[in-house]
Amino acid sequence: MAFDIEMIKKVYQGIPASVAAARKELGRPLTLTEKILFAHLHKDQQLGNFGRGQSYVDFAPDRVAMQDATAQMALLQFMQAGRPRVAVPSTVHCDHLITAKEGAAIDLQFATTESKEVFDFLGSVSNKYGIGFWKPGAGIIHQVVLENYAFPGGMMIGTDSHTVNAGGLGMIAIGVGGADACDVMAGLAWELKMPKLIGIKLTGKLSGWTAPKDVVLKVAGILTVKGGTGAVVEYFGEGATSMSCTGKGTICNMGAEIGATTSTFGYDASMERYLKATGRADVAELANEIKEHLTADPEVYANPEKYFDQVIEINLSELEPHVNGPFTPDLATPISKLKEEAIKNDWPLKISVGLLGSCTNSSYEDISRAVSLAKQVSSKNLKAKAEYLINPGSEQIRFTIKRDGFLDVFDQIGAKVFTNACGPCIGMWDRMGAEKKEKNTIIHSFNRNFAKRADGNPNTYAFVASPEIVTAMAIAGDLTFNPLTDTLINENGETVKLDPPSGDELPLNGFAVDDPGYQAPAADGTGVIVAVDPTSKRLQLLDPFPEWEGTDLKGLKLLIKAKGKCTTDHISMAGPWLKFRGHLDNISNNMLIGAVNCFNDKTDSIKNQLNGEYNTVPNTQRAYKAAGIGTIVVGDENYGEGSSREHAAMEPRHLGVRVVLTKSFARIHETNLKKQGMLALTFSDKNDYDKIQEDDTIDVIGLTNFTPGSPLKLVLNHSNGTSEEILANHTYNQQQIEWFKAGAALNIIRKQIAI
Ligand code: MIC
Ligand code: SF4
Repeated sequence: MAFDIEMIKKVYQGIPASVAAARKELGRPLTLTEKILFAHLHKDQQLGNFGRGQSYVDFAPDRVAMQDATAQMALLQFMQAGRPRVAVPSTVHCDHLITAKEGAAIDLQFATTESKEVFDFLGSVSNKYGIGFWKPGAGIIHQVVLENYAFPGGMMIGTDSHTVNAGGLGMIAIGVGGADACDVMAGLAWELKMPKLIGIKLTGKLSGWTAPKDVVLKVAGILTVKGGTGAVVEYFGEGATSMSCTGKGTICNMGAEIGATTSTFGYDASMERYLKATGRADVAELANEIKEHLTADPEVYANPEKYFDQVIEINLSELEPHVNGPFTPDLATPISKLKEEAIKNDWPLKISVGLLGSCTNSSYEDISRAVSLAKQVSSKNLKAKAEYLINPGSEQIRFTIKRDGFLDVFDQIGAKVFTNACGPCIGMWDRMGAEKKEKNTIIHSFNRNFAKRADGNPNTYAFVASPEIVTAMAIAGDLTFNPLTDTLINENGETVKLDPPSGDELPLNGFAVDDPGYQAPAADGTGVIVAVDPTSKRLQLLDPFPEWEGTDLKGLKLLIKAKGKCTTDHISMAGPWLKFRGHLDNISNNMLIGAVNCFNDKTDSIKNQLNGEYNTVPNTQRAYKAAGIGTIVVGDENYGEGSSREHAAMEPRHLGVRVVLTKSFARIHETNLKKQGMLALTFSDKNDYDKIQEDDTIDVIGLTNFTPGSPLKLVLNHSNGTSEEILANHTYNQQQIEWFKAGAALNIIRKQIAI
C-alpha cells in the first residue's frame, strides 16, 4: 500500500469539482498544469483568472520533501516556527553527504561516522515533528520520492531544484528554498507567481540509441539555461505516452536546467504500470477513476498554440542522441557533430571517467540499457578504456539490479559501485589526483556540469549524456566516438561495432528490497528532545535576522561585481562545504568564492574599500560587517541559477550584505533572497551594469515608500566624487515587502505564533 493513501484519496475527491470550477472561471479547456494548480489553491485563495507571469497565487501543496543538505536549514527554521508537528506529509532523505571514494560499503560506513551528528539531528527532528526519515544509503531523494510518494495530479514542493523529477509521475513538483518548505510544513499557504505555460509536443517514437535524456538535452539546447524561467513545461503527444514513466522523470528532472518552474506529463498507461510495479496499485486505481482530470482537456493537445504561451515540437523518430557541455548543460551537440565540435574547441578527447547515476538517470530501465552495452565488452572481447562509476538511485534499485545480475556485469568491466546517493554529482567525489587540476574529460548521466562541480577541478570538462551514451563512450574512452556509426578495435585486433542498447522498462520479476532504509516518525513526538551542541562545528541554532531599520539604505559599499555565470555553486559551493550546511556562520566562509570579480577576472579576490587591499570575499565582507557597513553584490544574467540552496541567500544576509542587484535572477534564488529579508533588485536598464565601479558607495532610495510595481532609485557615488542615479526594478508584492520589513519571512510566522 502507498504511503499517505488517505491524503491522496482526499486530493482525488476534490479534483473533479475544482477542475470544473476553474474551467468555468476561465471559460475554456484547461491544460494539465492548470488543472493541478487550480485543484491546489489554498482555501483562502479566491478562484480567478490569474495573469500568467503576473499574479501571485496562494497554493496548498500536498507534501514536502527535503534532502539532508538543505533539510538542516529548513528544519532549523521549522523549529523556530513553534509548531508541534508538520501540517502535511513530509520526508527527509539522507543522500547528499556521502563521499564516493572506495565503494558503497566503506563509504557509507565512513559517512555515517563523519556526519553522525547531522544524521542524528535530522533523524530526531523528523521523529519529533512527524516526518518520514530515509536513512543514509536509502537512496537519492527524487528516486525515492518517485518510487514511494509521487502521484498523478498531486502537488508537492521540495528543498531541492530537482524535485521537479516527480513530474514524470504526473505531478506538479517544485523546487524551493527551506523557508518555503518551512511555511508549508507549518500549515501556511505557499505562494507562486502563476507560471507561463510551455507545451512540448513529442511526435514519433524513441528507438535505437536515443533515450528520454536526449529529449531534454535537445530542449536545453533550444531553450538554454534561462528559457524556462517562470514557466511550467507540459509534455504531450504520442511520443510522450510511448515513453516509460521513469524516462518522463528524467525529462522533468532536467527541466531544472532550463530554469523551468517544473515540468509534467499527463497520466497514462506507463504511469499506471510504474505505480503497480512500485507497490501502489491502490493509487493507480484511484487515478484511473478520475483519469480525464489527470491530463489536459483534449482540445488543448489538439490545438496547443491556443493554450500555451510557447509550443515546441520534437519528433522522437528523428531525434539524435546528444552530448551537452562542457561547463553548462545547455551547450547541446548531437552525437554526429561531436567529433567536429570537440576538435574545433580543443576539448580533451580522451575520456577518463564515465559516471552512471544521479537522480536524473538511475532507474531500472536506465541501468538495464547500460548493462546491455556493458555486456558487449566481454562478448565482443573489448576492454573498457575509461573508468566506470555507478551510483544507484535507491536501495530498491540496487537490490533489484544485483538480483538480476547487472552488478556482476558491471563488475566484469571493472566498474565501481558507490552508495545509493548523489556522490560525484554534488562534488562528493574523492577523485584521486583531482588536486593536480589537470585538463581532462568525463562524461556522466547527471543533469548539471558547472565548472568544478563533480571533482573540484576547474579543468575537468564534464559532459552530460544518456546512460547509454555514457556507457558506450566509457567503453571507447574517446569523445570523438560515435557509437551509431563508428567501430572499435577489440583485444584480438578485430573491428567490432556496438549493438544498440536494449533493456526492460521495469524488472520482469518485480522490484525487491530487503531493508529500504525508512524510519517512521513517533506517533507522538512531544517527548523527543532535539539536542544541538553549542560548540558544534556542523550545527548552529539560528538567531532571527534583524528587522529593517526603517530608513533608506545609504553608504553601501560595493562588495563584488560578479561577471558572467554566477550559479548557486559559485555563491555557495557544495562538495567539501556541504558539511557546514547546518552551521550558518561556518558555511558563510564560502560566500561567493566562486564568483568572478569583474574588475580583475579573478575568483575570491576583491578590493576592500576600507584599506584598498585585495582579500577573499568572505574576509572582506566580515571586515565590512565588523565596521558596521552594509554592502551590495552586483550580478549578471540569471544570477543564482542552479540549485535551491538557501545558503546562497542566508550567507550574504548573515554577513551583512543588504542588496543583490543583477541583470536577472533565477526563480528559486530570487525567492530565497526575499524570504531572508534581502533586497533582490534588477537593473531597469541592463546597460547600467557597466556603470558600477569598483570603489562605488551606493544608496538605495525609496524604501520608506517601498511599493509593488514601482522601481527604487539607486545613487552610485563614484570615488572621483561624481555620482549617477539609476533605477532598479523589483518583483516584491505587498506580502514580500512585509518580509523585507520584518527582516525575514520567518520573523512574521514567529510573531503570528507568539500571538
Ligand atoms: C544540486 O543538485 O545542486 C543540489 C545539491 O541537489 C541542490 C540542492 C543543494 O544545494 O543542496 C539543488 O539542486 O537544489
Ligand atoms: Fe543529488 Fe545530483 Fe540529483 Fe542534486 S542533481 S539531488 S546532487 S543526484
